[in-house]
This record gives sequence, structure tokens and C-alpha cells, in this order.
Amino acid sequence: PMTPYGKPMSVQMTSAGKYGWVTDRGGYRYEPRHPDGRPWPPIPARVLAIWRALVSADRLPDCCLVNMYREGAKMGLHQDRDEADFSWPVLSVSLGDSALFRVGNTTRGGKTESVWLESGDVAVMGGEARLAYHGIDRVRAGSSALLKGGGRINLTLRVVD
Ligand code: MD6
Ligand code: FE
Repeated sequence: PMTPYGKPMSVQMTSAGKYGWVTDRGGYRYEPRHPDGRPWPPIPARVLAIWRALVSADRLPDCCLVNMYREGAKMGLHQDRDEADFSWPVLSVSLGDSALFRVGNTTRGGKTESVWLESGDVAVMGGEARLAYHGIDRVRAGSSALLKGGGRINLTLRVVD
């Protein structure tokens, strides 16, 4: 995808669920259809089961954003703030190569902490951390054999409405 500023992102992106998160010249937003016009596929049951176990069985996520990091891909510090209700946490699942995840504060700047996310790790950002700036500085190529062709997939589950 392209950022709203016309810069191509280094991660590849798609979604599942009622909405997909998209970015292009029109901005960052949730859309009920893939740019090709088709609805997004359903979120797999085994992914929803992680949400049910760790977040809530009463409200399921509307979006599963799928980020694919091939060689050299990274993600700059950002907030997840395109959702209506920040009282719901965001849950992420990391698969494949390990990634250095950096978390800062709810405003830009200040101290940050970094942690390696490994294949199978689940991170939940809720409460005060819900609007913390975070990003991926780098991915350690060859650290996992899970994905054909190498790389890393991160799934993020969000309540959107
Ligand atoms: C990633 N993760 O791990 C990027 N957002 O590739 C995120 O942007 C993220 O891990 C919100 C909550 C958890 C996350
Ligand atoms: Fe995020």
C-alpha cells in the first residue's frame, strides 16, 4: 500500500473480517471491501479463539489486519487510532521471523522500550497502552522456518465500530 503522502509502505497488507484497514491517497481508514471490490474473507475461527481467550467472548473483533514483512520491511512508530472505541484493546499475533517491537508513549517522543516478538507471541495493547506509539524497527531474517520464502506475518485484531 501507499501512505496518504504517496510513499509506498515496506510491508504488504491485507485484511479479514467485516472491515479491512486500508491506506492510499484518500487517507487511512476502514473499508468493508478489498480495493478489488470483494468483501474481505472471514477472520479464521482459530484466530478469533485467541481473542475470545485473552480479550472478550462478548464482543469479537471487526478487523484482522494482516501485515507481511519480507526482507527489509519495517513499520514506523504509529498509533492505532482509526477505531471508534479505544476501550477495546488491540491484540496482535506474530508469526515467522522475530521482530524488534518498540513501544513509547501516548505522545511522540520520550523514552521507548523494545522487545523481540517471536513466532507465536501474542501482544495485547489495552488500557493506558492502547494509544501508545509503537512500531517494528527490524525483522531478523532466517530466525524462523514457518513461512515459505521467509519473513514475518503480524495479525492485529481490532474492534472498529
Ligand atoms: C507488528 N504491530 O507487530 C505491528 N498495533 O508488525 C502493530 O502495529 C500493533 O502489535 C497495535 C497493537 C499491537 C500491535
Ligand atoms: Fe499498530
